[in-house]
Amino acid sequence: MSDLTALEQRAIAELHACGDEAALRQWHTRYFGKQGEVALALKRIAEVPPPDRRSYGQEANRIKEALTAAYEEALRQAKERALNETLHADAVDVTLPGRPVRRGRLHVATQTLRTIASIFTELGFQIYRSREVEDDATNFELLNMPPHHPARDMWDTFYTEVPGVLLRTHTSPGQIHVMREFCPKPIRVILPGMCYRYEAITPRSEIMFHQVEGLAIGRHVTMADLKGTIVAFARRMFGEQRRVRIRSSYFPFTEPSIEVDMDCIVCSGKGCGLCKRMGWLEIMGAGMVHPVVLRNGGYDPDEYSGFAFGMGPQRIAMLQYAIDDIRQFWANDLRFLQQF
Ligand code: FA5
Repeated sequence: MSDLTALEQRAIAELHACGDEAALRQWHTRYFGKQGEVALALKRIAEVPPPDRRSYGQEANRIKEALTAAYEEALRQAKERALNETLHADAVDVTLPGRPVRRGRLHVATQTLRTIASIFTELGFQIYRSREVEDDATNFELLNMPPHHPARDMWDTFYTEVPGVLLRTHTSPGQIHVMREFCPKPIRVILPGMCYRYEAITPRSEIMFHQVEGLAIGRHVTMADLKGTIVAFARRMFGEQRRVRIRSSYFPFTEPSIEVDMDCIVCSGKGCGLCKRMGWLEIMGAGMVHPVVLRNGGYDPDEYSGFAFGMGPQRIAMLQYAIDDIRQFWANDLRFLQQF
């Protein structure tokens, strides 16, 4: 038997003895590496005496190709075997029931905001999103509160490091943005969003809370429109029997200004703990848009008029669900949140 035939038979026998991919790769290095036996057999062609060189060379190349083909086939089979073993060992039982996904729910503040928004959209109001980071001019000055205006004290806020840039204390600066965007068209929008105040946290006051602002501008908008809108809202939100009371008040950006109460939802006006024996609960501040503010928004107050209101949905949710502490809203306590 020639050396080449012996080499081929040994290589095939060792190839068949390889149990896995790693063993096959070692085999490949042994025969086909730089110093591998097949490589050396090919190098030897040059040393064979000329009469035998041609037949030796042909045989060496045939063996090289046969071993390469045998190696590739063995490698393919080893990979297939490994895959089948893994599939078998890590089998997934697709008939097992899945792990239940716990359903979340909307936060009570979001639920209340959405109810308010759906009532006002039914009444023909659009929703306008306005920024939470404001400048001093829009939060105060353009709303008729120049520097040193005493009303600024009760609307103190958090300031950024950029001079004049602050977190808005109310949604009212959105009035300026919406007026400047739509002037001279008529406007009917609500502006929901988060507000921030630098004030003591109490059971009724947080340093961050939602407000929903309302704004209507047109040629003949009157206090009667404001009253009709508020009564329609209160009845849809709290029940058809609700009575609404208007008290005069003061806001620098409305004239005249009012505060709106409705009869207590617990005692219907007789007087109880919730309404502090008054029979009435405050739901919002409102009024006719001040001529200065109309002008700052681009509207001529001799031609246009408008009403605006602002309410706190957290306080409204507190009334609806008899929540006694506003701090619960952001306390992230599931025992509280899961009740809604
Ligand atoms: C204002 O913020 C006016 N911008 C409202 C307004 C708009 C009047 C348009 C006229 C025309 P006031 O500070 O009262 O007003 O706040 C309005 C509502 O926000 C309150 O009735 C209350 O529901 C809510 N609110 C105010 N401060 C807090 C607070 N610290 N925590 C929770 N809710 C608050």
